[in-house]
Amino acid sequence: MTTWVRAWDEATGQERARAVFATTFGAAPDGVWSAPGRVNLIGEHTDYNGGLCLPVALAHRTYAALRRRDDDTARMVSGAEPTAVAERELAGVAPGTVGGWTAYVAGVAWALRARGLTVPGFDVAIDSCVPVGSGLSSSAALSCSVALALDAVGALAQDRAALAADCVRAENEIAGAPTGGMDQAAALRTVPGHALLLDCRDLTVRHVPFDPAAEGLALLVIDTRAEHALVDGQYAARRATCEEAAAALGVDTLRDLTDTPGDAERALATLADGTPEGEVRVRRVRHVLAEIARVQEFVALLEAGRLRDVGPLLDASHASLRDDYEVSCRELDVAVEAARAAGALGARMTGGGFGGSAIALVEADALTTVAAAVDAAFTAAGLRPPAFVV
Ligand code: GAF
Repeated sequence: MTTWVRAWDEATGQERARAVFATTFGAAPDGVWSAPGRVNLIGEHTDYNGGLCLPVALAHRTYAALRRRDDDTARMVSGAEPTAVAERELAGVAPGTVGGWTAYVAGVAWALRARGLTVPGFDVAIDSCVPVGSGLSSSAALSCSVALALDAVGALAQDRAALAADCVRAENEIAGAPTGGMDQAAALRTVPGHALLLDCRDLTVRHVPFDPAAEGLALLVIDTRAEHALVDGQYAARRATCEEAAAALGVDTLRDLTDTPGDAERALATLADGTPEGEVRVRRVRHVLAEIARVQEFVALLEAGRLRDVGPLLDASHASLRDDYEVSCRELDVAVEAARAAGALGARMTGGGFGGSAIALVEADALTTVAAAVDAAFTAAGLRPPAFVV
């Protein structure tokens, strides 16, 4: 039996967060704000290289019921553990002082204040249907829902690009996860029916029509349930390798190597210095440069109304992440291969990797068949069953 993780509708999400708030704080919140999780269609590990990525928002959202206070205290509770109320003085929040999920809440207040904005103390109750630890950006959904709430109750009138940047700072500096900006942009800057083409060099966006149902297709998300964490060393190590390579090549970011034809080839030849470390650097950089080009091809296909033709790009992205960037894992490979064998037009891991989720583009009427085939492949491989999201 396959397990499907359904999204709450807006009214349910709001009601749940309000209920946790009322039970915990004995009053009504000033309001409820929400932000979605995401899946990235293509453009993986490109954001911190100034590259391109193409996330879409999930229907799954995190809801923050929040009420401003007249002092400097933040009280935070989550529907996942409603009896544990965390309390902080906001003035004491600094890198290294807050742990766990509350770092993504207090961190946003800290980042807003670091820009000179006046942020009041607050009580907040969080509830969410974004799967946690599944590479579907539950952390950004959390921080972004809080950013929207604080923006409203503090009458800060910040635009969404600025709020996204604050959430990135909160995640990098307070939660200690050295992530790029894709997830926060996806949570705050997507519009319905469209993927978000994010240019991470200047943080400009373009909304690209994406409507699989209109083409008789569906995007199946396979949560492998393999443990995934961005605060562990592997993600940081990939980022550091890219930054070292860019410095060695004399460019600000690897993206700069895609501006002039021939630069990419010359850069790879320079990095290939005959050492094992040089060989690793070549593979990492090769992934980033090829992945940026794949985003451009993917967008061109979408804009030409050719969603059915993107399968090979999904497959190539997965191979590159698995072989050159080395961020896949057995569960992700099993998911991708089983989906393809069951008829998916293309499939790849999505998000940071080392566990988390994969996506498969499938015929809408084959959705349950493909999910059942992936489920069976996990059982045959001795893996615990995955969960599915549409
Ligand atoms: C994670 C990070 F949070 C993103 O910034 C991005 O780097 C992604 O991994 C890989 O593309 O989701």
